[in-house]
Amino acid sequence: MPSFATPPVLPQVIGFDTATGAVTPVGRMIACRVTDLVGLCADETARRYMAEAGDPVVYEVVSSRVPETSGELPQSVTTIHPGTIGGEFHFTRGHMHTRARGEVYLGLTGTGGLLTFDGRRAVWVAMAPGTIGYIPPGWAHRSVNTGDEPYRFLAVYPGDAGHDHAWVAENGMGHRVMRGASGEPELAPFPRPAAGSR
Ligand code: S6P
Ligand code: ZN
Repeated sequence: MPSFATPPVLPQVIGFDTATGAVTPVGRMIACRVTDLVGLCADETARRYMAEAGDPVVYEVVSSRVPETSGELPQSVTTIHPGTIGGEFHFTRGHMHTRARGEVYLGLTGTGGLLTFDGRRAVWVAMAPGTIGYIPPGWAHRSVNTGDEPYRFLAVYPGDAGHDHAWVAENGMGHRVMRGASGEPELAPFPRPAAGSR
């Protein structure tokens, strides 16, 4: 038998409702509002205005109860609501894994993508229902909803991956995903001048 750092969990079924994104039994639940995206948006003025005018939820994350410990493979389901902040499609804060660990995403509903950045190169991975997105070790990742309906995906990651959100706050993601004139996503280099400054 292999040795474990912590007692392993038992084999189990984890219920998933494809209509609502609910996970049963549920573990950690996170709701990220416009307020929580301070310092991360292209247009800080627009972000502040939206935070003061209702502060809507941008995305939610629900996790199973599989622990974030070495050897385990925790899962979470993220739902990014449709919308823009100052012309920038709704996105997750983004993070770098603190250890050299990859991650697998499976698109469930809606359309969006993964903005990945290794500090030099930015790569866009388009996602749709049924798409498997792979994030190699050493690539920060941010998810973006580029459609008009909720974009939902399953993430499976090593339990000892670790999540460093400060890395993205400091280094950015290389590009931003803006809504073009026709509503299509356009990748804009980062940093992008704030709206009204050009
Ligand atoms: C975890 C995985 C996702 C994100 C979630 C929210 O490794 O990549 O579950 O945590 O999409 O993103 P963020 O950047 O706010 O953690
Ligand atoms: Zn991750």
